[in-house]
Amino acid sequence: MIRTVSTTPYDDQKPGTSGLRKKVPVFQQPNYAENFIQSVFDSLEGFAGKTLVVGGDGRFYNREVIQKVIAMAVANGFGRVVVGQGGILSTPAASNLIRKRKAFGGLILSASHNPGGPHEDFGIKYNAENGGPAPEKMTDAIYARSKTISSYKIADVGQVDLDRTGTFEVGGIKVEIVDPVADYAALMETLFDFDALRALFKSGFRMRFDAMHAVTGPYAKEILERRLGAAEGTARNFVPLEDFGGHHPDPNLVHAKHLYDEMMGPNAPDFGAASDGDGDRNLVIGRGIFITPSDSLAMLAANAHLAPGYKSGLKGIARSMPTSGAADRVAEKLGISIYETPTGWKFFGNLLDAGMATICGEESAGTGSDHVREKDGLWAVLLWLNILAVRGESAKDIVAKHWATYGQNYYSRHDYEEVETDKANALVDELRGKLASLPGTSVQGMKIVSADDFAYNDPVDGSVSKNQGIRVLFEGGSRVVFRLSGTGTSGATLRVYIERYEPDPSRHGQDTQAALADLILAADDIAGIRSHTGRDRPSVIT
Ligand code: VG1
Ligand code: CO
Repeated sequence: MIRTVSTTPYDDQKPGTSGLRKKVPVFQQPNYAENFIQSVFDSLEGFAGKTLVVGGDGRFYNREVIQKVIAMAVANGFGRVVVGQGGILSTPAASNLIRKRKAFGGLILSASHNPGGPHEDFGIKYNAENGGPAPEKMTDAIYARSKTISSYKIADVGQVDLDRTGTFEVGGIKVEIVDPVADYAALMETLFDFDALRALFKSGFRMRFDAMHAVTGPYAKEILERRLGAAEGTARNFVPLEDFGGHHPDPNLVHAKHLYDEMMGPNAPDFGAASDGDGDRNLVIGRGIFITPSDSLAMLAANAHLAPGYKSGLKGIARSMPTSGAADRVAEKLGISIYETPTGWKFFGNLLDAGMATICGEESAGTGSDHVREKDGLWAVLLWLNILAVRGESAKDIVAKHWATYGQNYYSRHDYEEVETDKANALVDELRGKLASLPGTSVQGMKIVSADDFAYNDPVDGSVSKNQGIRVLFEGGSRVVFRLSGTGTSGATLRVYIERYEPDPSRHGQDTQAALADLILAADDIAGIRSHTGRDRPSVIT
């Protein structure tokens, strides 16, 4: 039986950088999830009889919301719902399933790198038929709808067994429970030289992959250990837990410090990696060398042709604006275009669909390619492994040679988390107000050549996205960028991105914070971070 339930709008259902993210108790308010799901459906047209993909990163409340999605998909007229077994689908695997099944779209339930549990974070995001995150005009429409919604439709279908694979009749439509790993692993086999990777592991190459008790555990076990023959124990923390074992499933130098320590230690494996809650991020660390995500993007792009899936070269590279310019130098050398987009994977979709870019990346540990329409943690790890196998060199040597060829972009991000929202807004407002007067002035002995608020003109559909981050550029190419996070769930997070380009090989490989010290001081001089926030140091440095 299909019921139409009356409801009243919530005023806070505006999707951020990557979908709607809130604390679990917010999602547990009466009709909260239902309102948002119905607002998504109401913003779409023509899905009657079509397929919807749904899955999540396994965090607390995942299963409950999947049941709601199935019941509402039945009531709203979808013809089929494809669900990852146990409610599990990594973000890139969901993107792949949407594409492979020619689905109308999908709902991905995740708050990514944010912690999980009854009092932590949950999230819902809609991905369109290209497998990519809904573009801004769609998320704007969803938000607008959420403010006027007065009812939603739901079918009484009882609890669907999410753990048994197969196709079942539910409320007159088909619900298909699929192995979350199979199609994804098959896709990886088409892109990378699995024989070469098997030979690499057979030769004694040792690796550590930390799934951080999040969604990539089953993927890493299957691909690295079972298919590629990496030693058992290569994947660590591989059982997805509803609360990620109480940790932040955020693969950075703070939350994956144990991995960093191991990779810098005396008995370090050859290669270390970690992924986040929903499997779209990657952290890569060679023995004795941390590779910044911005550098990793550049190095993957420079070497991608060594993997079968990219042997004919790249069409272009795209990076988010705050990501370092390391990839730009690779694009220049390859004679291909580089695109600079706002933060968030949704801005890469058009470039990938139009065949203008093959590889994309963000400084926040996100890299991916046109194989799906999301960033993809394990993909990046496998591409690194393929490059290591073909070049037969250590990651450390590859990094040193890359810097010697292209120069080094020293890069760091300083996050000030849970700042009071009005204080963070005051900082940004003041900064915006003085942008025009900055060029020509000097801070910490460095001359500012330009300062602006980044706006993006999408070259494919002509849409314009304004206020995407404040950037201050110094003579010589150094820069600092300021923006507020769009994924947090309490207060505001100020992100400060700091970058210096160093062409001279004799000055490569220094301590990053030391190499950026004057720019870090300059950032505070320019934005008054301490005075506005009352903080004397960042909460997280990556
Ligand atoms: C952050 C990152 C951004 C990334 C986004 C989603 O956004 O900076 O690069 O695309 O998270 O990643 P923000 O607005 O907080 O800076 V994930 O792994 O949460 O899907
Ligand atoms: Co993520």
